[in-house]
Amino acid sequence: MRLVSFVACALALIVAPAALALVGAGRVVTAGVPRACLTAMPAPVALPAGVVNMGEGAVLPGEGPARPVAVAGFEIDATDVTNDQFAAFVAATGHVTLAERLGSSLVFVVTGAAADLADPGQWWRVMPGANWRRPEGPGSSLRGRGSLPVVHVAREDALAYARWRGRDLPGEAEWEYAARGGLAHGRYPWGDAPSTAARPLANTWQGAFPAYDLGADGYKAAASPVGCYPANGFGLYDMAGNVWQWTADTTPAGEPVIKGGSFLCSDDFCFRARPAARLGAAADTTSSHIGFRTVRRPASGDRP
Ligand SMILES: [Ca+2]
Repeated sequence: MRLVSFVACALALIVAPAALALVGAGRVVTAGVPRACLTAMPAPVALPAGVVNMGEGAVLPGEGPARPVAVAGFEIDATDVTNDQFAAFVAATGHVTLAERLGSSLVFVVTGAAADLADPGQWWRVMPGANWRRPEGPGSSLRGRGSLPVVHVAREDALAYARWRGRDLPGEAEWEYAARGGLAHGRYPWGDAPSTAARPLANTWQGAFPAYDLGADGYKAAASPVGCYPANGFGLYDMAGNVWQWTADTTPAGEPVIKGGSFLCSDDFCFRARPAARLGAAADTTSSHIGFRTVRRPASGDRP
C-alpha cells in the first residue's frame, strides 16, 4: 500500500501500535437521538439536469471559488454501497480487493488521549489482515454489519463494483450536485444550520479528536448503517459524514477526489462533512472511513 500525503481527517501513516487501542467505538444510545435507520434499501434516484454552484460555502483551501456547473441528468444510488451489496458482487465475480491482495489496510483507532493533530500516524494504524471482510482486522467480521457502508475499498474496487452493475463512480460535479439536494445555497446538504445533538443530521465526531468521541449523534467513532439520518432534498442519504466517497475525478495533483467527509470529521477538526469539501486520496488508499456510491448516466450523457 502506498501511503498517502496526509490532509487533515484523511488517511494514513505507519504507527507504533502500543499506544493505541480500539476502544470506545460503536453505536451508543443517546437520549433524544432518533435512530430510525432504513429497514429496506431504497431504489437509486433519478436526478434531473441542473446547475450546481460548486464550491458554495467554501471554507478550506482547495475548495471554491463558487462557480456554476451544468450537470446532465443521471441516476445515483440513494445510499453508499453496503457490505451486503458488495458481498453480492464478490460472490458473483470472485473479485479480490486491493487490501486483500496487499494484506493490510488503514484502521482508525481512538487514542484515548490528546494527540498531535499534525501527526495522523497517532490515529491510523496499518492493520495487517484488515479488509472489507474484517474491517477492524483479524477477529473482526461483517456480522451485524450488512447494512453498513463497505470500507477498505480502493478506488479500483469501487470502480469494479460499479462496472459490474453497469454503472460508474460519480464525477465531482455530479456528486456535489446530488449532495446539495436541490438547494441553491447552504453549507450542508440540508442548509446552513449545523447538525446538533438534539437533531443530528449526519454521523460525524463530537468531542476532542482523536482522544474521544461523545457520540452525540448516536454513533461513536464508527460508521453507522446507511440511511440513519434524514435524506436530503433529492432523497439521498449520508451525503455528509459517515464515510468518504470515491469519485471519478482527480485533483490537480492527480489524486482521485473523495467527497463527503466521514464519522471522524468534527467542526473543529477536519470540518469536511460538507458538499464543497474535497480531499485527494491516492487511488490505492484503503481505510475504515472511505466507501462509495455509484451512478448511471444516459447513454448519450457526458459528465461535466
Ligand atoms: Ca458519530
